[in-house]
Amino acid sequence: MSMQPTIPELVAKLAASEGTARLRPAGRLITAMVERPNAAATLVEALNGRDLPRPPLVIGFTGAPGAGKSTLVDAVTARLLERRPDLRIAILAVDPTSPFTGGAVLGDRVRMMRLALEERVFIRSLATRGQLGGVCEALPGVLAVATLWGADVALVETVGVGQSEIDIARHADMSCIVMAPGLGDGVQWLKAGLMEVGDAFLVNKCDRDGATTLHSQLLSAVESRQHAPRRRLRPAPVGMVLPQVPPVLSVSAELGQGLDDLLDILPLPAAAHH
Ligand SMILES: Nc1nc2c(ncn2[C@@H]2O[C@H](COP(=O)(O)OP(=O)(O)OP(=O)(O)O)[C@@H](O)[C@H]2O)c(=O)[nH]1
Ligand SMILES: [Mg+2]
Repeated sequence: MSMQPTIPELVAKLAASEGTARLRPAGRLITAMVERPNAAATLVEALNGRDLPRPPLVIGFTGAPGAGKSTLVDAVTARLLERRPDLRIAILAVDPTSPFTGGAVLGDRVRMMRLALEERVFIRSLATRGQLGGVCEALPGVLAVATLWGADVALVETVGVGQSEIDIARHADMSCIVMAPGLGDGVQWLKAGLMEVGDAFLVNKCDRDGATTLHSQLLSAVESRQHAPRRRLRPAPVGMVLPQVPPVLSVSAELGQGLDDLLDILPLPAAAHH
């Protein structure tokens, strides 16, 4: 016998809550989106006739295990909160629970605890138990919940090693491919399909040896890329410029270097949605 609140009940709870009290119903709705069958359709029905906020700008951070995606999302969020006090940010981390990442989930949690105390930030990891296809299917519903919570920007972290993860990248308005020196096989790895979904390429850990070389390798790979138009599941955000050659930026999430340049290329909403 399940005593779980229904999706319409959770929607009502979220609508009636304020501040940090909104995190719990939003979190439970996301769990429902990932775990319950037909949850997205039920949500759409529950929202019928309601005035909905505009959906957030969705920025994907996809890259090799250990490239520093979580550290970067954390750093970008902190910088964004400073620069744009009006914005609310949802952080959605897709945990593949794979042999690649071992204890990284806990690491992420510890690191993000600081942000979790912030009323303008909603953090969720979406466990996949190896079923990335499922999370991929659930993502539109999850993003709808982020919209309801009031997110202006959603930062989605995924490990980019397989087709499903590349598919997740396609749900983003903008996909940042994160690389770092010292992970082996740098640019070769991009040929796995990530090249075509990248709107920007980030060399993280620019404080480390090999970053300059990786940057130039990436730059020539990007410049010689047959520029295939992105397949979009969502309309491009207003004012988003998609340059013929996507930018390559060197950053250090750890030292906070290059973050302002990165923020400058994000097509952030001119004003908060709420
Ligand atoms: N030197 C240096 N280390 C960094 C930087 N960014 C992240 N790291 C370190 O790289 C390691 C991996 O960072 P994470 O942020 O967990 O990487 P990730 O890509 O999220 O890893 P997974 O989620 O496991 O794929 C950690 O030890 C970080 O402290 C950076 O800019 N410079
Ligand atoms: Mg991570």
